Amino acid sequence: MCTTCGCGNTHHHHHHHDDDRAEEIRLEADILGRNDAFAAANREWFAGHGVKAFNIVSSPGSGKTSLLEATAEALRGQVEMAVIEGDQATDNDADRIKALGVNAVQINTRNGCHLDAHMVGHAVEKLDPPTGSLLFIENVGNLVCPAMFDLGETARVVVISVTEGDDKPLKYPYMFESAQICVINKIDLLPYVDSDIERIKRNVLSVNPAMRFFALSATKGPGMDSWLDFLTAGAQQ
Ligand SMILES: Nc1nc2c(ncn2[C@@H]2O[C@H](COP(=O)(O)OP(=O)(O)O)[C@@H](O)[C@H]2O)c(=O)[nH]1
Ligand SMILES: [Mg+2]
Repeated sequence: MCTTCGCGNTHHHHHHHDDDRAEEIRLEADILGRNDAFAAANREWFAGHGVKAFNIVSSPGSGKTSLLEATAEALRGQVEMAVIEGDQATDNDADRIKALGVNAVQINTRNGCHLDAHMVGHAVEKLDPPTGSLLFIENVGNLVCPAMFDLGETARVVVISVTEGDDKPLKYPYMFESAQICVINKIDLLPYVDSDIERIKRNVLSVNPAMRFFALSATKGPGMDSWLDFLTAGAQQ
């Protein structure tokens, strides 16, 4: 996608002053506008290649990589999958996925707090996921910035673990509004925390009444079956 983005060429750096709020807003609109164009190109590529792409978002440590590890193990030999990993630093998560024999690419955003559609486009070029496969994009752990950046995904999956506090959907509503699927993870820890699946769901539904839920434990197994059924529904072979 270098052909369309021109990222090999000189980048233009915009300068702005803190007191110039109008300029800031213009730049933000500019950045999001450009992101949306790359997102549209990604979406078209996914549709054209019959690839289902999931943008996995959550706060750090809720179990995104663990969910992908468990998914990779369960789907081995059934459905082809690939993973794009986003973190500020390290290749840890891509290494965890590759250790399971799954094709993965790591993106390091350095001081960036989210993946954008341009980065994802290049990672897709590298991975070249086959027709009929599932592509998981693990976003940078953070319930704020990734909400604003469409990656061209087929669906956005927000993971919340039962140890995070049931009020997080109310505190970070934009992320929960922007997702279609909510995985409630670490249900094996329910006996040890003051948390309640029904209360989490109620809070999520108050910001997004159309949300679809999967409650599971990525590391211990309960609830994984419905998640896997959802992923493989409609997948060829
Ligand atoms: N008890 C329990 N621990 C989990 C579960 N899922 C993930 N963890 C643990 O939570 C920590 C963070 O998990 P990780 O997958 O790295 O989270 P990420 O930052 O969202 O990718 C690790 O120590 C995992 O072993 C779960 O379902 N149950
Ligand atoms: Mg991770």
